[in-house]
Amino acid sequence: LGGFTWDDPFRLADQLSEEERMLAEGARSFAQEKLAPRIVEAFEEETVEPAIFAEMGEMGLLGITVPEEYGGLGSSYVSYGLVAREIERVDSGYRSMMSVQSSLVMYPIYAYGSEEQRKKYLPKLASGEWIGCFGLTEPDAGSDPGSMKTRAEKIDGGYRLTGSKMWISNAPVADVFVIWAKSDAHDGKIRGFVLDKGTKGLSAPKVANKLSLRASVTGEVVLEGVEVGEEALLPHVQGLKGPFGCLNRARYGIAWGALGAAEFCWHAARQYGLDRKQFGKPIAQTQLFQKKLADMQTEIALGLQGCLRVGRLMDEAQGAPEMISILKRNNCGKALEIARMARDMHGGNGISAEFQVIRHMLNLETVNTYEGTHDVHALILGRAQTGLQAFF
Ligand code: TGC
Ligand code: FAD
Repeated sequence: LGGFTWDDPFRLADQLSEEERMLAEGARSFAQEKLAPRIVEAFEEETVEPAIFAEMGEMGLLGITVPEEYGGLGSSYVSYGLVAREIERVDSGYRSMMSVQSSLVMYPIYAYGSEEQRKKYLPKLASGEWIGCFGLTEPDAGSDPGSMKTRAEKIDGGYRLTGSKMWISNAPVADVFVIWAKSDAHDGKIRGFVLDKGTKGLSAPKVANKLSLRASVTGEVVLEGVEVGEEALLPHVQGLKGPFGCLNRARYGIAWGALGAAEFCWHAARQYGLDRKQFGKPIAQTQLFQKKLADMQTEIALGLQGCLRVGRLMDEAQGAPEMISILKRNNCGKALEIARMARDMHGGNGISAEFQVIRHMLNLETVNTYEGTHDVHALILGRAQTGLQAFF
């Protein structure tokens, strides 16, 4: 039998290629050296630093799976997941900024866009010079995006967009808006449009008073008769499978990322238990404390193996949306439980910003909700195994 490393029980590191390991190490150094020192204050003050996009771009962390000719890294989905894990080990908000830019803005422009759109947008999004956002959710259409009200009306030479989007990550600082709307010129089917900041009628007010994901800015997107040319339409996709094609990739990254946040909480709880003495001994020397650590270790180790397996399948073009639903649902739910447990294991200190576990806990409430809630993924999986849809 071989050896056992408490913080990498199934030797995930041994299952990675040299390139993947190097990318993960680079992302970890970047996250720990550049992001970790800022996060406590950024969360407290609700400060969003657009400069972080350029810093991530410089490190090659934006559009990891997008081919190099468009400014991406041309790397694998496993690499993308490993990076998400390292960034979210610091904060889910920073991972959100990265994954929206990569999976929800660069991916659709690459996969569904014209060559002109690819050339115009992708290099600047990859470098972080431009910031992107993805508008699918509306005030009255969250879990059910098919009921969206935003409309694209055909006009001479283009389209006029009217409607509003809600809860849109990055929107108040965005230069590029990927907006999904029902198009009357395409039998009312959902189509994607790429809009530039400053277009008349387009605005993105900030959603104030968030108590979760405070280092990532969220906005509304208001479309008051925004007129765009034909070149704004993403030509190569129509229907809900357009936005869902992007969501598959983002949800997969979130499944890795949530476990990064969970690992932070687990390691912090273990260290706290070793340092903190009550009743004359370290609290880590109690059975209940050790059971909690064992539960954390088990869920994280199993979750990471699942991520790696699905990542490898995605790299072979064999991944399925339902596999991603299993991971997104399980890992976000488990990460949230782990963060809550770590908060409890820190006692009173657990509610202090300084110990950081409550920030992860608050963030993971959002992560468990966006990109398909925990229960919506259960319904996707229920449908896949019974053939019966229970959404309505
Ligand atoms: P349904 O009948 O299931 O499907 C309609 C069409 O879409 C296709 N489709 C998919 N295609 C690719 N991948 C998937 N995962 C797909 N899921 C569905 C499907 O094949 C069909 O195509 P076609 O050609 O036959 O028309 O649609 P439904 O209306 O019954 O959907 C139900 C449900 C619940 C599955 C779906 O609407 C859902 O997943 N809701 C959750 C909404 C959601 O995830 N929103 C995310 C918003 S973006 C966000 O949160 C970003 S936060 C990012 C951050 O800050 O990090
Ligand atoms: P609802 O759909 O109203 O759900 C409320 C509750 O009802 C949930 O518990 C849900 O599970 C449950 N429920 C709903 N339908 C059913 C059903 N059929 N059966 C059983 N239970 C059901 N969206 C974007 O488009 N782009 C973004 O960049 C983006 N970023 C976000 C950032 C943040 C900080 C947040 C909070 C959200 C973001 N979202 C974004 C929106 C997010 O995807 C939605 O909040 C999410 O899809 C849930 O929709 P909802 O909030 O309308 O909740």
